[in-house]
Amino acid sequence: MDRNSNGIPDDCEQGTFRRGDVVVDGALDLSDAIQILGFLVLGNRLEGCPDAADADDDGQVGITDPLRLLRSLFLGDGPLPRRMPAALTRPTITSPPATSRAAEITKARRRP
Ligand SMILES: [Ca+2]
Ligand SMILES: [Ca+2]
Ligand SMILES: [Ca+2]
Repeated sequence: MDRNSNGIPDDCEQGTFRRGDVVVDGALDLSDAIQILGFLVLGNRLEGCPDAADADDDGQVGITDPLRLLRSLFLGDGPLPRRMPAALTRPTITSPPATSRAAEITKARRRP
């Protein structure tokens, strides 16, 4: 669901995003790994926050993600990467695109 229509699922908004917590229940557990496996193996939809399924933060959801999550949960493999996905940290659409800003700077430099 995207109530504020910003293109980011509300379960993925900054402040609520937690890597690996695909079910978005505030905890990392087996249900999250099962949800990711259901997506990969059975083609189920990723409910909640699909970006959170990228447990190893390599930019895509693959078989390494549920394994990374399970290793973190049961084999003491350390916490999942904390960095926010790029889609969640991009500037709002009210700021000008970088290309137009660069064009303005180039134009300003050409002036005598
Ligand atoms: Ca939203
Ligand atoms: Ca969870
Ligand atoms: Ca991944």
